[in-house]
Amino acid sequence: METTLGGRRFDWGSRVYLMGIVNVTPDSFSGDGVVDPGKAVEQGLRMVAEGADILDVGGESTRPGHAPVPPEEELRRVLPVVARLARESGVPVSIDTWKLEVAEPAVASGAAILNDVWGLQRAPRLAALATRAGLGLVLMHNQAGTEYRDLVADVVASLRRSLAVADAAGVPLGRVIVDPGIGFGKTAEQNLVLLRHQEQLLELGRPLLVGTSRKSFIGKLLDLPVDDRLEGTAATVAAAVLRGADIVRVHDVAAMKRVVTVAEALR
Ligand code: HH2
Repeated sequence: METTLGGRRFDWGSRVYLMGIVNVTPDSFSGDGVVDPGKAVEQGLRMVAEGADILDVGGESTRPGHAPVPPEEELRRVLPVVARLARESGVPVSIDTWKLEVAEPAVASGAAILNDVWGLQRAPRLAALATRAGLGLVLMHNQAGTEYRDLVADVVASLRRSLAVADAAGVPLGRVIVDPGIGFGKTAEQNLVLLRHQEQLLELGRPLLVGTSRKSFIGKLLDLPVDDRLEGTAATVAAAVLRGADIVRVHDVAAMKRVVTVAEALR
């Protein structure tokens, strides 16, 4: 199974790819957000030098209780960063937004992948944009609240609905990536259960992205703040790789590239 995204070939199954997180926000939970576009670009370019295969640019923190950002402000933050990284980084840039009014200009500025943390369930029209512009599309599971009948089955079913929306809008499924949405509409324990049963998501037949980097379930296990979760993140990344992840979304690219390389050799 292979896909070309933003001019780069991804040969799924041949190796695990790293998505580097570039937050252009003052309030990202991970504490690494920057508002200066020059600094954000620098951070992205460094991540590519360290082994990132995709750069994920976001202008709105999605952490619980975050301050909502109007689309104009989100655009003001992300557009210059997307434009420069698309030109200079040599890897595809993804735009982390679920808003069409942010995604459209970001794509015009060079983003090649839409990373939708609502899996087309808030803004289904993102699918038409993906079709029209020949984009990659990340469909993440998300929901309000943490009620499930059967956690893993419900997440798989919801992702199936997201895939159906993409398919109906003409997005070639070869360009679609699925993601369980670790930390979104899930308790700490639910995140762990989902990661333990990650293989069940492979049933969807799509490449799998897993984003655990520095998240609060790790902090809870270790009783450590967000800037002290490197080893905890490494454990989750190794487990995700061994259980079949195709892409890991991380802040600490240099360290996680090493973790991925060793974990890959073990699978
Ligand atoms: N997690 C966050 C944001 N976007 N996208 C995908 N596809 N998967 C994820 O797990 C995911 C995501 C986390 O939230 P945020 O508050 O933006 O923090 P950060 O970007 O520092 O991870």
